[in-house]
Amino acid sequence: MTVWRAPGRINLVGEHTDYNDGFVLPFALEVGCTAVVDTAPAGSDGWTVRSAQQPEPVVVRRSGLSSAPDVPEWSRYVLGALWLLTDRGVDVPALDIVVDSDVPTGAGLSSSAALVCSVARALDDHLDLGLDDDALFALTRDVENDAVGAPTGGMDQLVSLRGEAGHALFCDMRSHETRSVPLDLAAHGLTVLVTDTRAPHKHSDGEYGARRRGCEEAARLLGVPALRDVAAGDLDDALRRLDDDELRRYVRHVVTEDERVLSVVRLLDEGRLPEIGPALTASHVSMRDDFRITVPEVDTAVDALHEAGALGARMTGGGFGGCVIGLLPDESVGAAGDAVRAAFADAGFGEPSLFTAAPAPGARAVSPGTRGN
Ligand code: GAF
Repeated sequence: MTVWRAPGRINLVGEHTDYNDGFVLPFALEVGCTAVVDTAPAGSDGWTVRSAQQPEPVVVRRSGLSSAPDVPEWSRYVLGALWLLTDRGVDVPALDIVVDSDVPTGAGLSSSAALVCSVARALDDHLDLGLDDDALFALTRDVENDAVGAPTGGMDQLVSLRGEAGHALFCDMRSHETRSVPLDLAAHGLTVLVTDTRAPHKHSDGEYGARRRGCEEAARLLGVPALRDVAAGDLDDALRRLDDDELRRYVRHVVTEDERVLSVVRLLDEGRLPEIGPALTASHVSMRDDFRITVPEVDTAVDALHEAGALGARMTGGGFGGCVIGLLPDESVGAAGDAVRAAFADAGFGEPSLFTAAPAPGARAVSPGTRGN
């Protein structure tokens, strides 16, 4: 019986560009989820899902998505793959599935992608489905979009499946072609310090969907398939053609964010990692002022990191809370952490959680008992 493990992620740069067919540059984390799929004991005819983080198992009859029962949301990320495979004509037998995750939930580190991707890899292996990279990605994205109903853009699943240690993953979210780009922090004496602000994710689901609908509406008004198709050189013209100030701000964020991803990829390809800081910071300013998805806690962390010597800092993930990353010289990490904690205390925010992160491998088979690397 094989244990499969898939990681959470941090997005280095490229936020809310994935569902605009644009570019993203995430990396996989060491924290992740393990999944084991086994044939159910003789006599049981359903699907049983157990999570080490949940008090009760979920047991359902075998069925397709059209008759998906009312089950706890966490289990939809697991059962969703079974429902979709059944809808696609796979005769999925009775199974026992066990998952165990060490990705913090609600922190914007893609605990859901880690769960979906570990289960999909384990199912592919156990049922001998022979899914290739593209089919695995499509299945995991469809679970989140169709079985869970979250209108997300696919970046999280792509990097959880394909991430590589020591590298960020440059993803073209139109073609879903990916390329590993070196992100050797240690060689440059740099650290990515992560602040989990623990800010409550108020309205994040509704606001995410509203941003996505706004971007799609702007693309329709501009007569392009997606905002990816607005060239940076045509941005001013595109902005002049839109009456709605909110849509103009969305377009400016997405078009400039795609450019920032491309500029960071160029610098990393040339071995100029210490120079990416300004693009990270510009990304944060764009999310704060144009896309308007930051909250006071993340802005406070970003400001404190800069004052403590960060080369660049930004919120990472979907927004409205979650985590902030700071790119710091190794020797500034301790003081930067103290600065963030002090700024939170001064502002009356709850205590943040701080940890460092480096690029780890994507989904893979691991030895039984593995948690972390
Ligand atoms: C969330 C979504 F799941 C991703 O698809 C992406 O849109 C991200 O927010 C914002 O860049 O993580």
